[in-house]
This record gives sequence, C-alpha cells and structure tokens, in this order.
Amino acid sequence: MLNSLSCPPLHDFLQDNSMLAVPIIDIMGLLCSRQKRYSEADTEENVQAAEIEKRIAQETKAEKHIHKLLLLGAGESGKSTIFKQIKLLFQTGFDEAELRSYTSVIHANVYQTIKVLHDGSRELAQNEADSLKYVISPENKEIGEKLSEIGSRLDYPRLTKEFAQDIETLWRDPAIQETYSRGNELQVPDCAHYFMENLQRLSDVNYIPTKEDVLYARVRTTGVVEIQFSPVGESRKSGEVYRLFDVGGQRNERRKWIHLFEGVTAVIFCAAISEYDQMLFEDENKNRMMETKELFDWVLKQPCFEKTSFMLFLNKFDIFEKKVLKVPLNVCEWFKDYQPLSAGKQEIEHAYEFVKKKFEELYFQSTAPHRVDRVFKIYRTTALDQKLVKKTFKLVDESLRRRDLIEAAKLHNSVGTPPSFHASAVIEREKGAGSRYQLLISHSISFFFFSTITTESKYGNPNLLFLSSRDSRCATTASVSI
Ligand SMILES: Nc1nc2c(ncn2[C@@H]2O[C@H](COP(=O)(O)OP(=O)(O)OP(=O)(O)O)[C@@H](O)[C@H]2O)c(=O)[nH]1
Ligand SMILES: [Mg+2]
Repeated sequence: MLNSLSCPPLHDFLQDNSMLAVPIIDIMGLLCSRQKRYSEADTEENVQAAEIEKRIAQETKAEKHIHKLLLLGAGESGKSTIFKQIKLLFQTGFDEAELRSYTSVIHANVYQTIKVLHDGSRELAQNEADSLKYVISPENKEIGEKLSEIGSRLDYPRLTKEFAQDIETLWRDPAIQETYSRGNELQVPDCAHYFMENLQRLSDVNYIPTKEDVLYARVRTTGVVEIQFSPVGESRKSGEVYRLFDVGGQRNERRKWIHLFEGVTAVIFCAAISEYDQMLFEDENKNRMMETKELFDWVLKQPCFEKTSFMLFLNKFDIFEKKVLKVPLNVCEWFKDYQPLSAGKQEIEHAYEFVKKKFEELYFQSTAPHRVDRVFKIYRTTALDQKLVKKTFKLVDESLRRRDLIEAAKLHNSVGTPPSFHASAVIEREKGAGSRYQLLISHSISFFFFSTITTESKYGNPNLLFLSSRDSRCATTASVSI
C-alpha cells in the first residue's frame, strides 16, 4: 500500500508505478508564484528587502536553534524508556550512582510482579471453570502468602538471596506460570519475565544494575523531566539542539501536559501497539488501545500544535509480533474489522500494517484540512532496542531539519524571491469516501513535500479530474485520469 506519509525519494515514486495508485496523464501549471519579483529598477526597495530578509533569517535561526520535543502517550507506552535511551545515546549515559539508584526500583518491580501473580492465581482459582490449574501447589502456599504480604508493603526489603530463592520457587510453580499466561488481564508489568529470569544476579550483595536492567525497570513518571542534547552526527555541525520533555502518561498526570504545549517543534507520541488486549491500570474497564486512540485524537486537535510535527512511535513491537500470532487483533473494538491473513511472519506484517493504517486514518480524521501538511511520520519501535532507537531518532532529526529547510524557503519567498516548486506527480491517497488526493511537489533545493488538494473539478470531462492546491507555500494544479 502506498504510504503517503513518509517521503521516499522522488525517483522511487516515478519508477515504481505500483506506488502510483492513479495514472498520471498530465502535469500542468508547474510554476507557482506567490509574490512578484521586485523590479530591477526599484533598487532601494531591493536593498531594504534584502536587509529584512537577512534580519528575519538571523532571528529565525536563533529561535530555531533549540527544538522542543515532547514525549506524549498513555501510561506504560514507553516514553521514559525512549527518554533513557536518548540519555544513553546522546548524553553521558548513567554513572554508577545513577545505576545504583535503580536497585530499589528493580527490587520493587520483582516484589510487585510476584504479588500480582500470586493474588491473580488465587482469583482465577476461585472464579474460573478450569480452576485447578491456577491452584498453587501446597508446598508453595506459605511462600506465596509471605511474598504477597511483602508485596503490599509501602517499603520493600532488599532482595536477598533467600527472598530471591522463594520468589524463584513460586515463579516456577505451574499455577503461577498459567496465571502469567493470562497476564494481559492482571496488570502484570512488561518487565516481569526479564526480572524473574535474572533473580540470582539481582539479589547479589554487590549487585549494580546494568544498562539493560535500567531500561527494563518500570517507574511510573510523575511530573515532568527534561534533558537537553545535541545528536551526534551531521546535525551537530548545524548546531541542532533538542530539549526533550518526558511526562507521566497516566490519566491523573495529563493535566500537567498543557503547560508544555507552547512552542513545540515536535510531539513524539508513543503508542504501545502490543496493548490491544489489555485494560488500563487506572480503569480496568477501559481497553488500553481505545484509550490511546482517544488520547492521540485529543493531542492532534490541540490548537497549539497547528504547526507541530508529529512523530508516532508504534512501540513495543517485540511484544506485538509474538502476541498477534496468539491473540487476534480484533479482540480490540477499534480493530474489529481486521481479517487475519495467514500464520507466521506474513501475518505479523499484515497485522502491523493494519494497525498503522488505523493510526493514519485517525491522523487525517483528527487533523483539520489546513493543517494536514504538518509533518507526520510513523515509526515501528521497540524502545528497549538501542540500535533501533538510534536509527529512529536519526530519521526524526532528519525529518525535522528538512522541515526547517521548508520553513526557511517560505521565509525566503515571502521577501521577494520567486519560488520554484513543481508538481511532479499526482497520487491518490485514499480510496472511497471523497477520494482524497495529494500532489507530490518537488523543490529546487532538493526536498519535496505533499500538498493536499484544496479544489477539484472535472471541467466538463468526465474522465479527467483537475486538481489544484493552493497552500502557504505554492499554488499548483495537475490533472489525472479517473
Ligand atoms: N518489551 C518491551 N518493553 C518495553 C518497551 N518499551 C517500554 N517497555 C517497558 O514497558 C514498561 C513501561 O515503560 P515506560 O517507559 O516506563 O512507560 P511510560 O510511557 O514512561 O509510562 P508513564 O511514565 O506511566 O507514562 C517498562 O518496564 C519498559 O521497560 C518495548 O518496546 N518493548
Ligand atoms: Mg514514564
């Protein structure tokens, strides 16, 4: 399917006809001009214009120097994990003191996990038809009760070898394993398996958490955390500086978000795509994916984000790819119309593309027509995978810098230089309802963008559709056969 949201090189579009859903028969009205060139005779005016241009460019450059990035998304979508990765990648990482500060968090995660599983097994043993398989074996009953009591305390003890041994014994109990397989119903954290399989190491007296342990550690964010960094690589030369904000995603945290909404270059919205069969931590009657849908819609409609770029991270792909082979996507109301394809790898891709399309549709539904040209990109992420996060952030950085170039070109054009935008191809973006189109427009300084069609007409020819777009950057027209 044509992905109209990312921008592959122009020649890819032109060479690969499968990407063009509508045949191009003609391109018209290529040159667009928003303002007339100043007359050569008006030298004084020219000098003035040049001066203004220089000043505006300088001021804009100074303002644009720091880009504000907001990590948004529901609770447990992976925002803080991305934040930690950025710290590791582009700052000094975690020093020993910081690593050590995670010891108590990780030990707490262990106690919380075993308590959720123990109490969950008791509940399932009482309420399920095949309840026997959830009954903890008699020799582990006492251990279970003791650990459940510790898990309800406010202060957890340090994880000693003895506690680790007890937890491991209980974890291996078949009833606990059965309960774990129903973890989606029980608020079992995603880090459960990883920590349970590392209990001996975590309980060592000299234990210092590794980088990986820290990435797995689950701490609910409250308030706002911020870091400033310059990505290593090309952008460092151009002095690109990012301020990245991480916020709490659970419902009671979201009222704090609004204070950060001014002057945001880009929102990195994290959506945990593996959570389509899970309920919210804050409200056990609400499906997590439905919450994410509503949240993304709300964020998209914020007036402050009219020009803000949107980077959608479809996160927790590692869990998603295993889950879709066992749990059909259509258990989630939003994905009710999903038709599975086959088993195996193909099915994973099919399911992922379906989810991605749902988010694309939501983006276009929730975005006013005059804003539709703000940058919107979708990335498949696994926040625990450092290489992937690095690669993804490189793409985000490139995309934001390309956006800067467009803005700079707009500024340039606004003080008198004729623009040189060209409609290079016409593509169909969406079939069915209203048949919406986009023009792919190229620019002489090596970037291109999509412009949404603002008018369309047939001019008496039933087989030919004339499209025209007139946005802030240029006006252009093209025709396609239908
Ligand atoms: N397997 C896997 N686990 C992930 C991924 N992303 C995050 N996690 C884990 O999910 C848990 C929650 O991640 P966080 O980064 O704390 O989520 P958050 O969005 O910051 O949550 P709040 O602070 O409550 O808003 C942590 O235990 C992470 O290690 C992922 O892509 N794959
Ligand atoms: Mg967080």
